[in-house]
Amino acid sequence: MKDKILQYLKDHQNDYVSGEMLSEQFGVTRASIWKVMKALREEGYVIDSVSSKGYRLQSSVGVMNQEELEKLCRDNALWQTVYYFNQLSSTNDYAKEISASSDQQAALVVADVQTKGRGRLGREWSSPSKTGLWMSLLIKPRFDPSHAAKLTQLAALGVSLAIEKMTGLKNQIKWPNDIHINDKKVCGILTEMNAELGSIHYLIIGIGINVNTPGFDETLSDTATSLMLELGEEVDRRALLDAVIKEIEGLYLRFEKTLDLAFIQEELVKRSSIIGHTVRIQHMHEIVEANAVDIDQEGNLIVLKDGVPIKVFYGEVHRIRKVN
Ligand code: BTX
Repeated sequence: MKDKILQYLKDHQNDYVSGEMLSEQFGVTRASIWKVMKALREEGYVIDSVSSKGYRLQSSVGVMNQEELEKLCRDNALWQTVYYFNQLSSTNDYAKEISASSDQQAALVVADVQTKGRGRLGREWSSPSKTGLWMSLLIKPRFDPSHAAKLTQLAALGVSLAIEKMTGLKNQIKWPNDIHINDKKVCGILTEMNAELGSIHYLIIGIGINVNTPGFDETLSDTATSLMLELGEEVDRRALLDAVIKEIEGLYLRFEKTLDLAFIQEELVKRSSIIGHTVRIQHMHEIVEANAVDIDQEGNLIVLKDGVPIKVFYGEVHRIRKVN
């Protein structure tokens, strides 16, 4: 019934509709109508009520629920199917379940809160309720698994562009999977894949963005930030979600044609927080200090160690100082 009443309000967005009329129309008591309005307001709908006139839907801006997200994704080129949840253990885990149980080629999973949000190597990803974007993009590409790591770079650039376009906030990509603002982490990306030689069963790009997080506990406050903390005002999570997907989709469709990152290489270097810095990095089984000089067409980090270039495919990078 809630959905039907909401639709009715949307269809009559310019008018007030009285509680009495709604209760007749839907065959329920006035008290039930009042409860529905309360529930809708809790979801974020702004509903004006005037005693002599009734209810009027003023705004649905920022509301995240199945219906609103479906509407948002309807015209997407790839990620049209949406699974929205108030709560999940991890959107990446749910995306894995879908990929096993359906032949869906692409899907978006979003949760308002994650109880077991994950970072790389099983690290915890703090995903508090309704303040962030916790989302996974599931895709079943036909290309070779060796190209998969490039998608983390692609997604990082998509998020970076979306944040900048929506908020004006300058941000940097910390290779390989974070977005930083003023040297603090605002977004992390976890790309996971199930593949065999020559074929990918599924690939999941998990993206966590701290959007309206008002603050962080002492374990994260020195290293983490949110868009709201940097901007000084709230950011519409739904509009950001839309912008992120559209950016990544656009990049992905171009990437599919060549399977290399030449078309974004310059942008990745320009936005990198580590190029031009001496970094500490785990290479093979040793910790190496070297100068980060480039990102190649494959999305690998190129560092110079004693003048010798080393290609780094993946790893933990710590920035030490700017190279003079
Ligand atoms: P990472 O391993 O690079 O970063 C994890 C580290 O980041 C943690 O050990 C902690 O120090 C710090 N951290 C934890 N939570 C936050 C936070 N909210 N903001 C800033 N720093 C934090 C990064 O892994 C990849 C994270 C991907 C998260 C998405 S959310 C949707 C999807 N589902 C899921 O379970 N994971 C992904």
